[in-house]
Amino acid sequence: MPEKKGLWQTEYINTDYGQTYRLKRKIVSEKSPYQKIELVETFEFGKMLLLDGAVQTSEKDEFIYHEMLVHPALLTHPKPNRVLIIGGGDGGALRRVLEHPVEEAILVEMDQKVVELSKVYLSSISNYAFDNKRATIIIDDGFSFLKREKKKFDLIIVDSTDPVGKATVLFSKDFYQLAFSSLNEEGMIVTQSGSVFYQLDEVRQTFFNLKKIFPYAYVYLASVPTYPGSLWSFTLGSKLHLPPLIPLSVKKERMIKRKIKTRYYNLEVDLAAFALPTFLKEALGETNSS
Ligand code: AG3
Repeated sequence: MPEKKGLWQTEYINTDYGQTYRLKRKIVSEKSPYQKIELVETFEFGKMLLLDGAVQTSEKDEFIYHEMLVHPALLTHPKPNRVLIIGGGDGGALRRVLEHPVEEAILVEMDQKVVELSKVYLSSISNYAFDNKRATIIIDDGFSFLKREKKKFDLIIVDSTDPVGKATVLFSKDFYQLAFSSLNEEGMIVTQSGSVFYQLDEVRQTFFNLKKIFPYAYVYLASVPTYPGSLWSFTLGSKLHLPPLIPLSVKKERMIKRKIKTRYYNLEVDLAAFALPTFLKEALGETNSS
């Protein structure tokens, strides 16, 4: 066992478990009107953004989360033109959305400071997506924005903090109802929905809430090393299309046509992501596991 020395940063998911990183340096630590924002540089994961002590993204593994948040839904849609991202102030999801031939991507982030700091310190994650002509950045609360917005979307992506605390409204039935009426008839919503080990109740609640509003709802998974417990859930609601049932050849054709380059996502991963372990199927009330 190597000896523990130097400066460390720990995320505590509850009173009994944490994930810890040795730091090269602390870059920023400040309070915005909404939350504590920290930027650190770790030895293992490069630069990392934390909000209220929870790791949001890191240079080394951001591609896993962002590709899996964006591509399964966007490759399911035959012609996505207008996409809304709620949260995602680091720009990693925006960058992946803009790889598709969308006409407009609107990012609504509540905390201006997160966007400002990400532009300065995390440009390797956003890859300058904020400057793209097809991108619009709005500083607002996602719920109020959607209430006001009249024009419909093809996809709504919720790239929020955990489904606990101040973000819970974005996982509510009321929010999904509003999202449903803000989507075109082929529309979809996809949300990060937390850790299947440490937030299983929240994953279930998200899935059940979505299922009450959307005709089709799916949970799918990816392993994100910097998120507590690694195994991370995404929940997708759809009006018409069934993402895991779109033939891989169709998704492949779209990937080639749209020139989507990935490091984690591929068609086999897409297929496998919708296969759920038995404990999760049972928690979601789908007990037909073999
Ligand atoms: N959004 C999801 C982060 C959840 C991580 N949770 C945690 N560490 N407890 C991240 C925003 C990235 N664009």
